[in-house]
Amino acid sequence: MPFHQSHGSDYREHNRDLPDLSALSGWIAQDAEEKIPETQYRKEVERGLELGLPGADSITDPDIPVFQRGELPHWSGINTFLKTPYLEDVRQVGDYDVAFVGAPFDIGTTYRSGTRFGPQGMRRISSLYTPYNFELGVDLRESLKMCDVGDIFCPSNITKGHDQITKGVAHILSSGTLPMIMGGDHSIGYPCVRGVAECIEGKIGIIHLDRHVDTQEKDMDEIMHTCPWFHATNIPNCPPTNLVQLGIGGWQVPRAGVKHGKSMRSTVLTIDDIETLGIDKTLEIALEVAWKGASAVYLSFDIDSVDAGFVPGTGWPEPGGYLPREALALLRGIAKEGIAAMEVVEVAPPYDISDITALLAVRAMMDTLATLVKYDRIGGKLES
Ligand SMILES: [Mn+2]
Repeated sequence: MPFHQSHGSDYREHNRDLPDLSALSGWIAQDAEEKIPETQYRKEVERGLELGLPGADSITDPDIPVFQRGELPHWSGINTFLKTPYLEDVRQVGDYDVAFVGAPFDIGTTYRSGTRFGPQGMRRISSLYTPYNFELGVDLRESLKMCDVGDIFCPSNITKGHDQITKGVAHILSSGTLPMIMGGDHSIGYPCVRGVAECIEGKIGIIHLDRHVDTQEKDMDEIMHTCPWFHATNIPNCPPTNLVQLGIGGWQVPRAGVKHGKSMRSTVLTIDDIETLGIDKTLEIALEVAWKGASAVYLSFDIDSVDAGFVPGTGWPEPGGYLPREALALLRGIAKEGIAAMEVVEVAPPYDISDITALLAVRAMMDTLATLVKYDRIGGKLES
C-alpha cells in the first residue's frame, strides 16, 4: 500500500464537526472584500485607457494602456504618495478628503541628518502598496478622494522652515482636508501642531509615539528635534496635560527634557508600561488623557519608536522599542477615535536598507487612514 494511503488516515479522514471558522478574521475579511465596490478602480482604468491609449494588439487584457496611467505596474510610474494625483494648484486642496504633504527638513537633527529625503523615500516605496487592506476590509481608493500636494518649501533656517510648515498645514486643514504629513525631523512637530491649533476651536490633545521625550526648550541653542513638545504645549489651546507620550525609554532621553516634562505633567508611558498593560489598556489611557476636554487630537509617530533593528533608516536609532505590529496596533487604536492630522517623522533614507524603514512609515499612514475610514472618522465621501 502506498505511503500516502496508509499513514494517519484515521485522523485525516474524520467525521468530526469543524470548529466555528466564521469567527476567524481571515474569514470575515474574505466576506468584507465582496462588499467593497470597484467603482473608482474602474474609473481609474478607463481614464488610463483614454489618456494612455489602448494597449497593443497582442495585449489580451483590455485594461492595459500603452502608457502607464494608474497603479500598475507597481515598479514603475510617477511616484506621488500611493500614485495619488499630484495637486499642483494647492488652492484646490479642499476638493480632497486627504492630502499627503512632505516636510523635507533635517536641520533640527542632533546626530545623523538625512530626513530631508524622508518624503521622497516614503513616496518611492508607497508604490508597493495597493489601496486595499485585507483585515480592515477597506479600499482607500473607493472611500477617499486623496491627493499629493508635494512638499512644503523648507529653507535651511529653523524658524523660517517652521513658519512655512505651519502655514502649509494650516492651509490644508482649514480647507477641510486631512493633512498626512511626511517628515522631516521631529522638530516639525511644533510647527505642525501650531498650524493645526490655528484651525481648531477648543483644546487639542497630542498622542506621541517615540523613544524620546522631545520636551526640552532648546538643544545646542536651537529648537531642534529634541524640542517640539516644549513649544507645542505652550500654544494656548495645546495644554501639556493633554500630551501623551507612548514608548519612551532607553539611553537617549535628555535629562533637560525629563525635568520639563515632570514640571508640566504630561503623561509618559514606557515600553515596559505598555508591555505590562497591553495594547488595549494603553490605548484606553492614551485616549482618555489626550481627549480630556479636547475637540481634536494630533497624532505624531516617530519611526524611531520602533526597535532599531526594524528601522535602520533613522537619525537617532534606539534599541528596545516597539515591534512593528505593536506600533501599528496602537496607531489603529488611536485612529478609531479620529485625528485632526498625522505626522510620520525621522525617516532618513540615506541609512535605510531595502527601504524597510520607509515601508513601515508608509504602512503607519495607510493603517491610520484605513481605520479612519472604517470607523467613519473622516470628512466627505466620494460620489459614485
Ligand atoms: Mn525619537
